[in-house]
Amino acid sequence: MSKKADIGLIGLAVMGENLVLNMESKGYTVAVFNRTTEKVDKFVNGRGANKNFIGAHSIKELVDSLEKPRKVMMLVKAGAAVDALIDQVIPHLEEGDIIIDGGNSHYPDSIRRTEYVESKGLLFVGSGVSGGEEGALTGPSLMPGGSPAAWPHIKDIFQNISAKVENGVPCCDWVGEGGAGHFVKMVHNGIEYGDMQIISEAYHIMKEYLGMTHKEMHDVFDEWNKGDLDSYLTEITRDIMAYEEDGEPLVENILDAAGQKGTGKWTGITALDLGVPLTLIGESVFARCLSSQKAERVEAAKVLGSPIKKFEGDKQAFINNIKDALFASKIVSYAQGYVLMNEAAKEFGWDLNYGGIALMWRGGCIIRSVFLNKIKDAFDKNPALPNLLLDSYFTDKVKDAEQGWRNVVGQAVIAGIPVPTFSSALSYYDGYRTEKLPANLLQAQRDYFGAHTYERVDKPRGEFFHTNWTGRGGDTASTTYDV
Ligand code: NBP
Repeated sequence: MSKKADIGLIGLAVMGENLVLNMESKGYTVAVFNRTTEKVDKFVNGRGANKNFIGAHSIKELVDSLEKPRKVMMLVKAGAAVDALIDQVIPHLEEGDIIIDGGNSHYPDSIRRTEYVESKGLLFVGSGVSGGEEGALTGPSLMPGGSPAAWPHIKDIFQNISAKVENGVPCCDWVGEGGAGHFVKMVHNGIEYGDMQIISEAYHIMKEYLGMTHKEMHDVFDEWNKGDLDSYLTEITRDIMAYEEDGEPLVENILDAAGQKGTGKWTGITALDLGVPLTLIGESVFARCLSSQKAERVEAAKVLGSPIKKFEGDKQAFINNIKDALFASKIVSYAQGYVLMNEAAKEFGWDLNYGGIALMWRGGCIIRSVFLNKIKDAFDKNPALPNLLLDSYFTDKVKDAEQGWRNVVGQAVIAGIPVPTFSSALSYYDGYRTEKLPANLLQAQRDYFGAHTYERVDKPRGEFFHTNWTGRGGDTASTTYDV
């Protein structure tokens, strides 16, 4: 009998094709299937020729070619296709077999699918896969969650094909139950939106306020990439600054209307649902929305526009301030993202390993950076850390950057340059470190117009009071609103 495959994959598009080549290169035999079966033959006779692939022309054929417990991974378009495929695969599987969804699924779908697949006596894994085409081929960041009993069976394959950081540590570990893997992938994407926006604000200030050339900006990003801001996104921004087409920087010929596929929006909506102030990622999503209103902005510029004031003073000192603003904003963004994961863990009963998550993002994915080591260190020191800003390393770094950060936000506001993430991050920082916020007035207003009650500073928490503010209302307090 010919050798059975270690794993089967459905979906030979860009991600699937590259991921199975990665698996095969690590010594695994992989069975492959695609809805349009010509792609199976094309792959097995093309990029997969003379390699350990088994081409299947039906789901039954794919399943029959697998070692038990069978592992069937799907890398197809997220959404209805995943549900349809799960229902097509299930009748061919036996108890203990594993279905893995490696697409960009929304975490509530993965929670539902885990329950559904487990109700059939099978195991389900919803795994975030990050790193795009190249990552899939050479080593992605993998964030698997779902049925914990599946992990021992897929651990070797997943960790072998994932990206590695120092000392060969894999950028893949078990994230948690149900939709935890896809939740963490969603937050990763939200953080990616934030990282891209803060870098874009730095570029905007350098170009429009300081009047820097692309060569100068290239050199600044190159310098920044050697220190605390060493990251994939800083590196590619440096290279983008140097990229020319017909002697002109290509970036200036690209329309300033940003696209988005929805994962940043999901992150923002989830934060609103869970009551987490995820302001930086939220502003990043809104900044993309505003950018996409290009035609309207062109008209508005004619009515409302006025020239951006130019910088006067010590340029190099201000560039250092921009670096401070970028670094401090980045710390705030990750702090907020981790608070979101913490709240979700409480809400959904997940036991998330926060340091492990930082390590999973350390290589292979778009937000990979040296900075993530410090996050891992912070959670290794205190796994129950409520906010990264309270870890001594980050506390010190933000305090060091604070003056420069304030300077950049202040000057950008005066000059008329939008800095939605730099400024919202600073407002969050100021709010978080403020013992007494003006929410006492909010509570008074709520009680005034809606009898929503308030707690008092001179009474224990949990005791609620209502005042008849005008003398015309009654003493009845509203019970239908939460504080
Ligand atoms: P696509 O998202 O473009 O999906 C194409 C694949 O889905 C093809 O194999 C197609 O089969 C299959 N498919 C569709 Br569409 N509907 C199907 C159905 N009802 N039943 C069975 N198969 C169906 O592929 P991709 O860009 O490789 O991405 C795969 C997943 O990975 C997605 O969830 C994506 O969001 C995620 N992801 C992508 C990237 C990236 O950089 N592209 C990065 C990270 C994650 P066909 O050939 O018969 O049409």
